[in-house]
Amino acid sequence: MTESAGAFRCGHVAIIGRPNVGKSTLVNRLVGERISITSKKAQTTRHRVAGILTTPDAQLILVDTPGFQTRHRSRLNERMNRLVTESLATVDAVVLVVEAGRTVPADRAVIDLVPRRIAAVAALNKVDALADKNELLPQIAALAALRPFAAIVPLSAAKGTALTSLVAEVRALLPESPPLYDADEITDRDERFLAAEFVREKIFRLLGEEVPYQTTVAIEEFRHEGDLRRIRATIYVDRDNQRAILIGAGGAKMKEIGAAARADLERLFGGKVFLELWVRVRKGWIDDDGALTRLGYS
Ligand SMILES: Nc1nc2c(ncn2[C@@H]2O[C@H](COP(=O)(O)OP(=O)(O)OP(=O)(O)O)[C@@H](O)[C@H]2O)c(=O)[nH]1
Ligand SMILES: [Mg+2]
Repeated sequence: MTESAGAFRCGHVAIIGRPNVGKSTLVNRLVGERISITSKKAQTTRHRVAGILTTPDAQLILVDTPGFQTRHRSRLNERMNRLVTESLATVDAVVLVVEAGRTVPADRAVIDLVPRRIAAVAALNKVDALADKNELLPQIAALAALRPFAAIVPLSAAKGTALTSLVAEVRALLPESPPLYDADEITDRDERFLAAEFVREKIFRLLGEEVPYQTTVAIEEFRHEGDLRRIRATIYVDRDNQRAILIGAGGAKMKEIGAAARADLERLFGGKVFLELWVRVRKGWIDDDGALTRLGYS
């Protein structure tokens, strides 16, 4: 039988790139829901999380990954980098995300990670923020010289520009296959994981440069009581002073984090959420392999 353009295609697609280029924003935009956390800070994503996009003729399982770091400072960073390389071993295609107008050495390090046998599309993200669109052509030429990309697509994940072109280019790289997930599924992760991540997102968004990087979130209890989800989470920090910053004067910061996370979770789960947050100090967790594994890092 000859291959027909209308055949259903399905496969795993790794979304990779250096930190902060907009990988998670892109996944969310494609899926149409916020399932992967995002922030202005680099290294927001620490886990592999898939967003699922189902169209009439394809299912793209978009595997969001941590930003690849050319220099790691902790055992956690090492694990994050390992996740990126491991993700590449099991996907059908890759979307390499770089910033439009700017290819830096850290981008080239990511390109070098992708085995030549895996087809890759380059997404030049944040075109909306590029003042001079003339910079795109030389960047496209330079990228094409680094490896044979199946396509190079300038786009904006934040504004939703050119995403249909990206989907069409990626779809063409996937094998003919029936869908692996139901059409209404949007992620491979459970509510427990998402709850921990959204608390962590608020910490990344609402606190300064130091504390978020020394913080992790563990769900202690997740109970359904009718339509209500009762969630108890512990936020771990490295030091006492970070605990104080996180709680804030009179508990104000903690309240703000809790309210923002709860609002997102209620929207995502479509039901009421009762969220109880505790803060504990666990010194050195970020460099302790046993603690990292217990805290849910693969
Ligand atoms: N102007 C503009 N900003 C964007 C766009 N896409 C993402 N951003 C911003 O870039 C920042 C980083 O976005 P993320 O999606 O968290 O980036 P990431 O690559 O997943 O980052 P890590 O997980 O830390 O590696 C956020 O402040 C986003 O709002 C875009 O198309 N245009
Ligand atoms: Mg991310």
